[in-house]
Amino acid sequence: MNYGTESCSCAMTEILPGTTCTLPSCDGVEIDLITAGTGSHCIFDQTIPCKTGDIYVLRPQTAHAYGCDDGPMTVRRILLREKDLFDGDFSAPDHPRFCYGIFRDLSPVACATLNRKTFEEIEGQFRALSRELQEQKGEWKEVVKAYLSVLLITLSRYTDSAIKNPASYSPAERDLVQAALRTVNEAFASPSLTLESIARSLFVSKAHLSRLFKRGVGQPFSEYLRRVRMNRACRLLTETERSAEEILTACGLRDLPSFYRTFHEYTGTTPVQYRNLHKKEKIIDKKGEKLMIILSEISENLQKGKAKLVKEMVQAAIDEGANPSEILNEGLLAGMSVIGEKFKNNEVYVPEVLVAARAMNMGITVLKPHLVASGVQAVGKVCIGTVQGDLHDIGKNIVKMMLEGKGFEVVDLGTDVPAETFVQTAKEQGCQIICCSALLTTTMDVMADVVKAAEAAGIRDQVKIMVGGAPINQEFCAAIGADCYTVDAASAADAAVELCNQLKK
Ligand code: B12
Repeated sequence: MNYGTESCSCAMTEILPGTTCTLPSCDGVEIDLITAGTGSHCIFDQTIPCKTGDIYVLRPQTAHAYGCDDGPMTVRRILLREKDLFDGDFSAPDHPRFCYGIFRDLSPVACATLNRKTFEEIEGQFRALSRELQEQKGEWKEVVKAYLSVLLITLSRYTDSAIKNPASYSPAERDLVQAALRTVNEAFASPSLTLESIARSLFVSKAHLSRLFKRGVGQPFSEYLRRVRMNRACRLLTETERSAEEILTACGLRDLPSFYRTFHEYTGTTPVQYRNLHKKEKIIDKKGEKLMIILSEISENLQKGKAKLVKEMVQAAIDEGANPSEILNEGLLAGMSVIGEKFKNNEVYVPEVLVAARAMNMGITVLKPHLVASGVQAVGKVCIGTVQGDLHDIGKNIVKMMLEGKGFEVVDLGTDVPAETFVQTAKEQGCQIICCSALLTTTMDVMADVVKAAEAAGIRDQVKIMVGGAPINQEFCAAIGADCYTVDAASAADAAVELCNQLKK
């Protein structure tokens, strides 16, 4: 058996063949994304087939479990606890939980079946959300709420509640089970908690509640209570140094022998063995921690313009197994954006920015071979440059790298490039795409000149024009008649592939 935890967290849960993974219900929102395998998802008393690409959003306290057919099934999930994220009365109509808009007809669960493209889109948002949750930097709650809203709004476009709407309960019955579940999750630490005490507080008979509970949750009340207590014990064992006596009290158990017996039945190990087994995870956490320190040092040293150190630290992050785009975004670009902000506020001046930019470029030199996937077939030819009057080239260089990573042959025209040079190069060298970068509002208009020059040269229908840089947006792109704008380098490279394919048709 493979059990989840109850915290506000994001975890990958891998379910092995023939087993059932019972995920504890959460007092907030739970979002489950199946990233590999097939199996079934039991929500209340309904069993629904599920497969890679299915995403579920579950209302608080929705009892559910996964089982798999053959081969492992991987469920990645995010648990957002009500009290961690949302303040105020959660029954109020303007409470975030009620703003999700993806639950229909009071259904406790919304499900979407995603195709590859939508899967990638949702997975990206899912990752961003879990990263924020794990890192909890600065205004993390606000950022998490923002990401959550974006994820749920996007998801609502794909949600198909018709497939998965467990409706065999009357609303009153469902409320009763939910209330019982809530009581268990709130009061499991009390040894006197029983089905009878809950039934009494809900003004129903014990037998009625027992039947409803078993039908809804898929297991008897006593088993569910034991599971909640044992999940808590597992968490305390791995996340704290508390003794067995302290843990049994926190889990509502009466004495040590019953704690040891129940724990062994539940996990197949003793509490000590369980704690030791999870030491490995602690090492992984430490590794993650080390990486975080390296990334923040990259950012700090970049701000100080310590190019040599930045170079070394980027190499150290690579050796530590960091993802190259993580190093770029969380280390180098994070540092550059602090410098940018200070520059704007006159806290630092051109020389400081220049040395930071040099450190950034040194870091990128180390990163480049790792960002650029090897052995990719050339998909087309691009010429790229920063427009006339503009000397900013960091963003342009990153876009260039990403394009090379997608297999493009890239002609780099450098900075301060006149409109005619872009067009002439495209014509002479047979480029399918012209990429223009601009960082100054005063130089944006050169991009319009590039479009006009391409028309004048008679190549407008053979070449796609992409524009980007901090002051550029979609509106501007459309207004000057360019073909594509993207906000960052990674999406620029994806869009370039798409544009090339359009030209080939
Ligand atoms: C570094 C920097 C410099 C360095 C440049 C070094 C270099 N080699 O590039 C130096 C010190 C030389 C410099 C000089 C100046 N700078 Co300056 N600079 C910056 C700074 C701090 C960072 C820019 C940067 O590199 N960002 C990081 C990169 C990765 O981001 P990016 O370029 O936006 O690129 C990303 C996307 O936009 C996209 N993208 C980029 N290009 C393209 C192209 C395509 C086709 C696509 C699809 C996508 C795409 O992908 C990239 C990666 O994801 C910004 C402030 C800021 N926060 O942006 C000011 C900033 C751009 N600079 C500014 C100014 C005013 C100047 C100067 C005029 C200052 C002066 N008084 O002399 C001079 C101008 C020199 C000139 N003629 O160009 C202003 C511009 C204001 C405006 N709205 O016009 C800014 C915004 C600072 C500010 N707030 O005042 N600067």
